Amino acid sequence: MTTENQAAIEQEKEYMERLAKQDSYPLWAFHRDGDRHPPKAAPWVWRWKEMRELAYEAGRLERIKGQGYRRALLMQNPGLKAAGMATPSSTKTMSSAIQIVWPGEIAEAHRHTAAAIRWVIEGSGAFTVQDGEQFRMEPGDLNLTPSFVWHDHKNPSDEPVIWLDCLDAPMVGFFDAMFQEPFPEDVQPITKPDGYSNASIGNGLMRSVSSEVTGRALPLNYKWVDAYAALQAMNEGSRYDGIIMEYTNPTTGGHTMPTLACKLQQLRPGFHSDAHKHTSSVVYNVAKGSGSTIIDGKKLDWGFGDTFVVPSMNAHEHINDSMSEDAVLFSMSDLPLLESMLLYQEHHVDRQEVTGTIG
Ligand code: GTQ
Ligand code: FE2
Repeated sequence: MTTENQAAIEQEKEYMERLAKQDSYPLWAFHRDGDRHPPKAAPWVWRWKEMRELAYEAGRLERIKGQGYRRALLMQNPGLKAAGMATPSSTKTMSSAIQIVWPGEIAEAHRHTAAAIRWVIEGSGAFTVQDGEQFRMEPGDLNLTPSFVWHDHKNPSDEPVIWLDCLDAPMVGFFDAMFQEPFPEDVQPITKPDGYSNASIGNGLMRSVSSEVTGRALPLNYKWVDAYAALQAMNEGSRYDGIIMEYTNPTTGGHTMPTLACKLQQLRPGFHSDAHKHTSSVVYNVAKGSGSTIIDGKKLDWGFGDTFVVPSMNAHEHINDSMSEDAVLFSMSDLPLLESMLLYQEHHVDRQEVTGTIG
């Protein structure tokens, strides 16, 4: 090494120290530092068998009673544990949890800026109350809790109810826009007749002439029987997803909510999709049947109630190898925000060779 080089290194080092004192860092050194490996969500699965058992145990835990909390088990992506995220998250953008509403119990009323969805897996005796309207929920039903809607849950039946919660909490947290407040009482009063929100938009077919169309997401309820019947009736599908439909916001015709897109897809018997990758991340829950998804070369077998994640830009293809039964996947993604930021990209890739398994 020449003295000239030595002098240059010394000069830069001294300069870097002065920069650091000004809480500053040179971009050229940042590029030169080489590969960084920030924590990334891993393709992952949480098995229904285990999560169901643990949810039942949570239902019997005495200590959490009466603290205003939910008996909800956050599904934390192992790839993100080191990421220091405010909420244990399933993807960088979404958190999801298995929530059990124990017989006779209420989950106290509150509201928050984060939006949520409930997707019922088991049990049909629970209600969620949203801005004064109660929704009875059955397996396969989807209920929306848009941003800042008051909500509490109750289960007056004698059977536990388990649903999947999915929230945009990590996205909201990224913007430091997370804000939550309790309702002054444990439960909110019911001020609207059953079916009010869905009826206010003619079940998606009409609009009120007197009230303004605000585009605001309503706490809508989408029934399994209707959603599944729609898939059954469809004939054209996607080469990547089979028969797939989104739960729309009927007041805008657009995505389910401003931050989240919920979809239901049917893989008919023997269907093997083509592979693609996209910048959106997806959380799936298996509604019906069994099959597998190959994610970046690793095969993930799934069955009823399993929750799994396909992270951003991971190549994936879905397979239903049953020759008699269809498979149905519910999913939630961050697609709406990516689209609005013009960051959504989707690329076709070759079908993958399987080199390992997940879960
Ligand atoms: O049911 O209100 O899984 O506020 C996380 C945060 C559920 C809920 C979660 C919540 C809820
Ligand atoms: Fe909540």
